[in-house]
Amino acid sequence: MKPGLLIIGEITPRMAEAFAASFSCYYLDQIADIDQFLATDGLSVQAMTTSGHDGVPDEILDRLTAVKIISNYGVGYDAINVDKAVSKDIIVTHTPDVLNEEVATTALMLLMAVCRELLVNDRYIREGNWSKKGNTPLSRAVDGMAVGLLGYGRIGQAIAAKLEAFSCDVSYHARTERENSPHRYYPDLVSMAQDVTALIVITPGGASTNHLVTDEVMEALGPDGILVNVARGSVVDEDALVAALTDGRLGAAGLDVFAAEPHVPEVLFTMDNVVLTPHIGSATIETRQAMGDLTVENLVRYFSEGKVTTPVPECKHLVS
Ligand code: NAP
Ligand code: 8YV
Repeated sequence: MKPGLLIIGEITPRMAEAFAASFSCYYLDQIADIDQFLATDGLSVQAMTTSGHDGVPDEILDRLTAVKIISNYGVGYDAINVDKAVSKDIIVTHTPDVLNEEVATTALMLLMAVCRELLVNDRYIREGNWSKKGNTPLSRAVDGMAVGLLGYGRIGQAIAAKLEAFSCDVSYHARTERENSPHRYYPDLVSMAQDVTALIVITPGGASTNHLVTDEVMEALGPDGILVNVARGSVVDEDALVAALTDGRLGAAGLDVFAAEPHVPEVLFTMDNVVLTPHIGSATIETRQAMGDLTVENLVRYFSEGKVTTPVPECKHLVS
């Protein structure tokens, strides 16, 4: 008999096909009566899959007592209560590395779109202004810019490598200095923000990084400064960000993630110095295929070999 798998959130047709071959699949968004499911079919569910957007509601984690593994379709797993999972000996896996280049490209895309005022210029033509009003004002160069990275892990270092191609002066802040890094380490985030033009945020979400980007950090970036966030909305104090942009104390922003997705503060819609994307950091066909394959692999390997490929660090002691 195939093990039961509860699927939370959106997956690709390729993932659905692969899951159907190995599991009895239940789609959370197709279950009419959750309570009844949790008390009946749910009791045989041994695996779950979810994403960085959806996570696992605590009630489901508590009531699905046969679950042995949660395979997260994404690298960031702040939406899963990992401490609770570990306390129940549930293994959590994620999809590191296969999305590094895509998310790094998204960060650069946002930085460039902000600096070169891509959306303003595009709209200028579409609204017929070029022929009527002439050229738009000059914009800002990314080449040679001083850029600070908040977070210098797998994706942070991929961003740094791409910024090298633009001869940017790259520095970083994290809790730990990386040995042999070619980039300058700042133990203090505000000091780095004072010295750079753009700050790119690429830490995990969760309690330890909540509101690391404070009003003080944005003041330090200043009226010519640019904030790009491709990490999690929780890492930036969003109210302070809106206030700093409104007052002109922060120059511009490129934002892929928000505090209460899919809600985005509407005042941002009116700002030409802000570029917004709906959490699409890894959202290409190619990268989502690689992430989906790894999400499936972790589950299939667990039930066929008792092993997983990419456990989250908190669960390494649970896997052989
Ligand atoms: P990673 O390899 O674990 O790197 C995380 C980095 O953040 C490390 O440099 C870490 O250094 C630093 N960090 C952690 N806590 C910190 C703190 N309190 N203060 C300062 N720095 C801290 O993770 P990754 O694979 O690069 O992924 C990073 C995150 O990107 C994910 O967790 C996810 O939230 C986000 N993400 C977003 C998208 C998107 O679609 N927008 C896509 C993929 C990932 P130290 O431990 O030394 O502090
Ligand atoms: C995805 C992400 O949006 O990997 C992450 O942490 O935030 C993104 O890649 C998501 O997890 C895909 O469902």
